[in-house]
Amino acid sequence: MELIETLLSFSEKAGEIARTIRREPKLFSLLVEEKGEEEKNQRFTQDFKTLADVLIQEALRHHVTQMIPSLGEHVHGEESAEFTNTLGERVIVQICATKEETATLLEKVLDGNREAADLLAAVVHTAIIVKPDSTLAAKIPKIPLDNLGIWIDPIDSTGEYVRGEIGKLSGSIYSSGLPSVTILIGFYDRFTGEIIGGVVNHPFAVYDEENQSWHGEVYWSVNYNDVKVHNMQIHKLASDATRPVIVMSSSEDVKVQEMLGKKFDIVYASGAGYKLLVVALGQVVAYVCSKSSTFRWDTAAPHGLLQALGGGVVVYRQLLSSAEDNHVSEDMLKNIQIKYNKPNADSPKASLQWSNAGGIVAYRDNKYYLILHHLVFHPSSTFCCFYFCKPFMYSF
Ligand code: 2IP
Ligand code: CA
Repeated sequence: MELIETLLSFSEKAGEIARTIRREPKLFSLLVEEKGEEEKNQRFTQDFKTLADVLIQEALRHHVTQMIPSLGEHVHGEESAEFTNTLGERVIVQICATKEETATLLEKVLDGNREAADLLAAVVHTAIIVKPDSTLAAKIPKIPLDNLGIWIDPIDSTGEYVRGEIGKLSGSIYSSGLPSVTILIGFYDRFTGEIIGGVVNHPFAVYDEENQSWHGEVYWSVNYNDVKVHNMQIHKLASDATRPVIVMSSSEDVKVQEMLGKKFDIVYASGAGYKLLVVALGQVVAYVCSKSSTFRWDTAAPHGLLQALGGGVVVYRQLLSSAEDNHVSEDMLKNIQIKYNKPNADSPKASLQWSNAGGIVAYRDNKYYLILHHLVFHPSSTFCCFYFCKPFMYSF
């Protein structure tokens, strides 16, 4: 309960930092790339994007350490707190005891821009408390906090965040724009690597035309000792009637698109976190990514949501190598879920040690994992199998 409240509250603060940077002209101007800028300015834009990420990540560490001291050192993310600005100065970004001290530190990163530093420090130091609904809170199982690790992606889909467009809808899915930005905080068992739960903040979920402002949504889950609690509405999957819809990156391998396109309609969207979220929301039945282009910090939080809804996230390559359909058991699916505690053993580069090597398949209902498995493993169009000892016939 304390953990969920801490992460929910923090995710709202992170959402507010993300919205403030877009809303405040002084900050926004640092973020937006203008054509024809000098190289120094372009590098400064890069600095500022990274600063927003680092600041959110370190603010989470600060927040978690205050609430649950033992957990602070187990907060991991893409960014390192050490930040080098355009002038080559090294600064360790951290949240200080007072707003003024934080502003002074940020000023160094921002090449002396005190106004921007003050604005950022003010939002970082604003207290935001979000509590889970009391009925759901009462159901949250007790989790041993000493065993936990946290993965954070402070701003997923940074490209769309910087572009800052309102977004284009393709059916009910945004193919691009600010709605593909998410803040992802997942927690896992440090000893088994199994995902336990997550908070996905969708800071630009709904645009209010009248006030020209964005409203966010936040989703959370816990799955521990077979107790599953989450705050998501369980809508029927969008595709039970006709051809099921899956989501992919527009840069997905063309052969994989063609193969899966035989049985599924495909929509394209930016943002790994957003694509995983729309699977959890039931807007599509699966997200397939055959490349190693996502990382543990992208998948941890939405994996938590999917698992609490009865689904999961497994390695794409597993579809090619795992057992025949009639040997895919519930236990096997449980065992092949992506784990979060160990880097890839055979990673060619340090930067790829936490990549989801071999791609991912995310699904909310096991039956769609099985359909995908069959499609990739066997080329036929109708299939019958015994799944978890219950016969199913899928033909579309
Ligand atoms: C990215 C971001 C990209 C995604 C990529 C992630 O994270 O979510 O959108 O690529 O896999 O690692 P795509 O949109 O093609 O799925 P970040 O924005 O944090 O770098
Ligand atoms: Ca990311």
